[in-house]
Amino acid sequence: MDFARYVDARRAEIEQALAAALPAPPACPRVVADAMRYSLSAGGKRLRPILCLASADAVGGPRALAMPAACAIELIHTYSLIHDDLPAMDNDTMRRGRPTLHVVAGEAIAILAGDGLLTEAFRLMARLPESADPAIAARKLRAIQVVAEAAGAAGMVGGQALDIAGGASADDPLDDAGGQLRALHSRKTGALIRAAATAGAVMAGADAPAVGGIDAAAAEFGLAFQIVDDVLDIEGAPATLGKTAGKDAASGKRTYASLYGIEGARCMAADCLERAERTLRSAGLADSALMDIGRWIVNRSN
Ligand code: GRG
Repeated sequence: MDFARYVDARRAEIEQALAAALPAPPACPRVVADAMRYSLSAGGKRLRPILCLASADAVGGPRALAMPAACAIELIHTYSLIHDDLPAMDNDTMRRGRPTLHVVAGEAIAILAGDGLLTEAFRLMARLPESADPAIAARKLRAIQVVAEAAGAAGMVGGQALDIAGGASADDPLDDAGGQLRALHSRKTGALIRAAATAGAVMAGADAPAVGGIDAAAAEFGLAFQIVDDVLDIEGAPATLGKTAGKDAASGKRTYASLYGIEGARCMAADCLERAERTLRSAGLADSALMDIGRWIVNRSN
């Protein structure tokens, strides 16, 4: 199957699973159910859940076992976007081509919808896949830990806090600007991308070398993703991006593009891809959709 068809097929499965993932009235008050769905159904590339499923495919495990983790990660990603767009954080009014949730529902409901999505993600992973097999229960527990570490204070939350505090951590005193930027983004953006791939491999029952290879390659994908995001913030059109462009320059933020120039940043992203390919090849996993996802990350326009 060619990659475009692979992505379309996985995305359709993910949309169907996401539609069933969240509680609805009367179990959950309509005000928060509608708010969560507003942001979740606004589109988005579904890159992380597709990566999670591709990881399961790459190690030859049943993709269906990875679907709850794939959806959970998209719920967490959506919560992070809602909270990032709040006035107290990035204060943005457009996301995924729609007005941000706090613009249409108010700040309090946007905060609660984010809280709901984060919590529902872990409920989903604890609940599904349903199985009496202790081996599946052990995989679920491990995947929950992988995702929690990536989303939590040592991962995405920590990265966001560092970003808000100005970029560098006093406990992690890297004196070069490139090292600081990498440390920040490996938490803020990279951790969840990495966890998507790793959780997919874990749920599919991969052995330790395969999980390690996928984890290392996905760390490169995460770095490439952020580098390209910085370039698109300069070069991308808001209509294609579905969000405000040019925010990094306007806020004077240090980015890969400001530090290395657009060409330098693009070369760095290509280097990430090469390292990921070498890692996957030595783990015997390069002939999978994973490398195509890496190329998609680097060549994307939104
Ligand atoms: C609020 C705890 C907390 C964390 C926020 C992810 C994040 C941390 C902030 C988002 C800021 C941002 C735009 C970062 C750049 C990388 C990024 C996450 C872009 C959006 O991801 P895509 O392109 O979005 O995968 P779609 O909409 O396609 O899912």
